[in-house]
Amino acid sequence: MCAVAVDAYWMPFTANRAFKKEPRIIAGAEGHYYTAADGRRLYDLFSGLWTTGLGHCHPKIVEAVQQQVATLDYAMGFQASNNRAFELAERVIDIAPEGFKQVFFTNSGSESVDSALKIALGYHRARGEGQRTRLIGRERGYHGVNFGGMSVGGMVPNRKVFSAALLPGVDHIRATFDLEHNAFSRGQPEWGAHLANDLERLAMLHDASNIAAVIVEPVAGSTGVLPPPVGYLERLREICDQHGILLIFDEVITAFGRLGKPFGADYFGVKPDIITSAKGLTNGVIPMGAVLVQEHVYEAFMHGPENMIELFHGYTYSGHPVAAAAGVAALDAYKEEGLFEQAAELAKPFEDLLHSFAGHDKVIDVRNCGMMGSVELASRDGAPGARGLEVHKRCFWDEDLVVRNGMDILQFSPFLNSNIDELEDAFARIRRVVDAIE
Ligand code: PXG
Ligand code: PLP
Repeated sequence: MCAVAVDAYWMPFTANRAFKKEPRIIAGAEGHYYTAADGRRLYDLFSGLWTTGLGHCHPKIVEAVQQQVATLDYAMGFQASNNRAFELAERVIDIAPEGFKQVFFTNSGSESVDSALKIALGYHRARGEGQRTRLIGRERGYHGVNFGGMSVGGMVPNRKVFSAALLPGVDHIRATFDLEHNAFSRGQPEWGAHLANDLERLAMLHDASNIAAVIVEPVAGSTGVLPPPVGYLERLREICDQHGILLIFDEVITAFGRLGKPFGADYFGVKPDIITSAKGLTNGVIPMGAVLVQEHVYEAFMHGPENMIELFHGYTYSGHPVAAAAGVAALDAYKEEGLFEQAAELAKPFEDLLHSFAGHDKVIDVRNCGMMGSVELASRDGAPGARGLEVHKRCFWDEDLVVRNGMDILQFSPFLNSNIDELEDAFARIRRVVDAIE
């Protein structure tokens, strides 16, 4: 079943011991399918890990990477650079919301988040407001696993062990999750805009002049897909404007078409000051992230002697030429294939498939926005997560499907160019599994 030794690799976010008794190994991929190590073709309902909206091994990206790696494999990125990085930055700005003029490159979503938080602190200091140091996140938020992102994040298991080392001066507003008011909402729930006023309360408590930034995912993804209530993001923007607080949208999942628009900011019509992204930037092919900033953020740094470094921050691999080549090819493909438009058209049929689970006796909520969706299962008594894990495993072994489970929440991130027949078939098979499990 699995030809390689599995002991040496300490897997991320994985129950290592259980996994290694029954390894689920992917050996290849093409289009909408993986090939498992035992040769079976598996339909991927998660586009990699929210990464691969175009499908796997897209020929254009494969070719661009092959060419680039044979032409310029790496170039120093500090006080020197490569053309691909500049080209990709221009291309990202071309599709960014109006006002965004610069891009800082990283290697992941976690790095994008920590970079954005540092940029926010530097921005206020550069403008003579160095006392603005407090950062605000949201309960149930996921902003990656580095110290900054973990601190503003709100996923309890990700914080628990590291509690003593979380950044000081961080507060959280409440999550928008509320089964009583919002269960089975289609798209954005009507109830909950007032929860944004938590930010106003914190601005009163600390005095707004001490607050640097608030960071939220436009649609909380990792925690199980929580679309923002109608009016909620608008209210956050209003409070930030009133108090000089920077608004950061963490769009690691929502950027590059997941909601049928280039960015979540476009979809919701609310413009943050800073956007973090990763995943879809290169279609997941080569690791890369990007922080987009509005012009006023960049300009705040561009003072003092011209030969001085303005931001003491960067990664060895910022603007990596091979990653940037993958990014340019991905953006080409998005445009040429009308991928964002395809996603926008698929959103409604996808919503209908998800909500066909409403009323099922094992289902307590269904949530969706664009091409993000979740089906929340009732947990078994005393065994939270067990039912969802069983669905994940049965799908993998018996139904040839890759379905993501997080604590009994089945999560879906279908390809942005999904074939509707394949999607319908996949959901019929999931239905069979959910019906059958204990
Ligand atoms: N911010 C957001 C909003 C994310 O969704 C990150 C930051 C961190 O990105 P990196 O590239 O450092 O992992 C993410 C990543 C899941 C799942 O199952 C989601 C993510 C990662 C792994 C699993 O929902 N999101
Ligand atoms: N640790 C050491 C010892 C280093 O020399 C470097 C980079 O030069 C880093 C960490 C940071 O690595 P990266 O730039 O890939 O994030």
